[in-house]
Amino acid sequence: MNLEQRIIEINDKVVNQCSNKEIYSALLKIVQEEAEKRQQEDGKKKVYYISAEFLIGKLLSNNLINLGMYEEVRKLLMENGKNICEIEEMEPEPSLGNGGLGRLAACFLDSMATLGLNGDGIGLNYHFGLFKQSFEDHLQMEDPNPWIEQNSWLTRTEVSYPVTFGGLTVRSRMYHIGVTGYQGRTNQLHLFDLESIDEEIIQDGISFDKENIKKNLTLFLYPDDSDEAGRKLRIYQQYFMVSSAAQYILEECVKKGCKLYDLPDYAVIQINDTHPSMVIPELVRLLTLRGISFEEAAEIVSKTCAYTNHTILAEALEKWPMEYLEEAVPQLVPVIKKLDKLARNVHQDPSVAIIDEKDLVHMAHMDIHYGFSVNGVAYLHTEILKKSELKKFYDIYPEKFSNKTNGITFRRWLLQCNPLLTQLITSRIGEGYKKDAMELEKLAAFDDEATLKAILDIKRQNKTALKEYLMSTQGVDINENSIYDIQVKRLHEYKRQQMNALYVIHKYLEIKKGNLPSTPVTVIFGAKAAPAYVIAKDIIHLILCLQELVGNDPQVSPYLKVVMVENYNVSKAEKLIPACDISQQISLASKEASGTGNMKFMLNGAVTLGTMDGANVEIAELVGEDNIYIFGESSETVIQHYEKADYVSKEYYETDEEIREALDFMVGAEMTAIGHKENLKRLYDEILKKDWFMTLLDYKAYSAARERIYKDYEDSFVWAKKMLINISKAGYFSSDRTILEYNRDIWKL
Ligand code: OAK
Repeated sequence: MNLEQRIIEINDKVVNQCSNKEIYSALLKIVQEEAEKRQQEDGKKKVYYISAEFLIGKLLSNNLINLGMYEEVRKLLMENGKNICEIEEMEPEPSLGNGGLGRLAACFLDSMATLGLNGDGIGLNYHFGLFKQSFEDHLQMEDPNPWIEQNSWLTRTEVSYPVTFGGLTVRSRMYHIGVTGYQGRTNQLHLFDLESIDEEIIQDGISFDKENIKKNLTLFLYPDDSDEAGRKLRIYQQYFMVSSAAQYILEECVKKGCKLYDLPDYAVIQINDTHPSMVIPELVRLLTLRGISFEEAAEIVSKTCAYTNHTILAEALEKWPMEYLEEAVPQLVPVIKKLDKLARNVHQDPSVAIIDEKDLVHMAHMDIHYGFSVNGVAYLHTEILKKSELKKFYDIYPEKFSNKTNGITFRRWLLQCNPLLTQLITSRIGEGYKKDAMELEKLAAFDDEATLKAILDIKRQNKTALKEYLMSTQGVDINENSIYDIQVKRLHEYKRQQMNALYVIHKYLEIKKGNLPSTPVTVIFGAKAAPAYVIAKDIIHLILCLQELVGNDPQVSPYLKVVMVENYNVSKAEKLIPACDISQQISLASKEASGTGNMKFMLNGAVTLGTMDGANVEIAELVGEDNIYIFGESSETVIQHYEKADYVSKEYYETDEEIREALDFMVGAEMTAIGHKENLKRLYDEILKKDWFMTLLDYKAYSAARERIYKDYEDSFVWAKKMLINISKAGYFSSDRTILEYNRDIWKL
């Protein structure tokens, strides 16, 4: 049966009579059937990538591309008067993650399947992903974000396990989502769910009874930990995930003939930051229940588990009060205490202990003592781990540490989101780069007029497409001939969206004075703030006020525009990134572990304006200083400021007029007429009196670099050359390369 006949059979009508939703559902079914044919149960050893987040995004187009069916489907739909883009709109986005860590996990699954590796993901089946964001009265509103429909990518399995909490036993149920690689095999993403979930307990917005574990456990992507109930729920979720995972892994390995002593020959468990760390004591517990001694169990687990660190931000390093663990997972407490004691017998220094003097359990410490590998996610990040954050551990276990610079899947972040650029690249260097991304380097030789013109033309078309998209979705009108200057990522003070906003104020004031930019600028933001993160929400408020101020000023709006994209998510990223001219990667040096948005922008021909932080360092090295705009203090200087506690933001305010003007404007009459004085003043005070992430330290260098990049944009051929070099050097950031390194050094499948 051909594709058309299959759609007709499923819907019992001809294609042009089907609704978009019916076509979507039929394609979903067909893709699942095709994907199943590529399942393989081979190889003794498997990697289990356990993560609390898998930010997979929509799956239809990605699957069609990887299965080699996209063109056939597109043509068939076109012949029937349908547009594949409209079919894509039918799919709800599974937002089962917050940001970088979750998206990375999704890119890794794609690469594992593409490279033919035996590797599955294990996580939780949240019924509601990260909240849906909207704006009201210049403030962020949060609503539930459902994604599971009658016809969804989830397949229910017969696999189910008991999970016991203090005084309560529940049952988990495993679901799968097939993950098919590009011309590759199909692996599985296993998502555990709780059958007794009750969506009725959601009150207004995204609040719910956090204590009703039996009804709420997998209802929402893990909640923020601003209150005790939220923190405890997080422990319940984490244990539910890892206990189910551990039972599944042991069962699967035993079925393959594994004697439990040989577990490391059958399984390697990659722990994605510390959310899944309780898998270590849980496995030890399960092994001892099966008759293995504690010491031997600890040894087996230590040879099976590997840990990835994704942040050095103090507040994100999980330390659970023993008291919470006693309440939620009492059976793990003696195990953790014994693991702590074993480690203390060897290493007397109390600062490397698992349980500290305040009875807090340091999850990362447990991972490092009882895992065989510890890795950071970019060169600089790993160096900081080794030299400062985890120095004591590095001194004990130097052989465990390695760097694995992050990557992105080119299938989604080039082939799928930028078909025009994909076509151009293929016309110049062939198809080889789709499997071996380093072949993109060949593109650098094409610095001829025709190619540069084509690159500029594609950017223009993508910019027009974004203009139309923003008009139809948010009713905002942007100038397609302006510079698209974009910062999209989670809202956090260390990422310094506030610094970008301060520059916007400065530019606004300059235009008011008659200093007009040669080319108009559109500054685009997209970001969700954690619901309990007050200052982050104030920064969103500031941006929304600026959007209105600038938009309503006839003197300024022809030259400057501010747009805050509503509900930034993976699908929106796929529209924004191909249209971007300038990629803002302006975190305070030492704070962004890697960043992966920076890689996606580069691959799509945007030029980076950034600090020497995370993977920006490696981007700078690859493209060379003419093709990136670097500014700001180094990570060494920043770390010294923290050590000496000698940074005083007010000094910058007092000595610099540009800073003073911009900051004062934030709380002046024009702004408070639009926004809320309370929010604006709180942010103003934060920057002036605290500024923990040193916005003002780098502001002047930032402003100067931004002027320089705008000026250089004026010469379009020189600019196009920078685009070309950025694209051609992006091959290194393919997640295929990252996964090959994980496999070579850690997994050894
Ligand atoms: C989230 C929660 C806890 C710990 C870390 C995170 C997280 O999202 N970290 C991010 O991971 C990305 C993937 O490695 C990095 O690119 C980001 O820099 C990092 O902030």
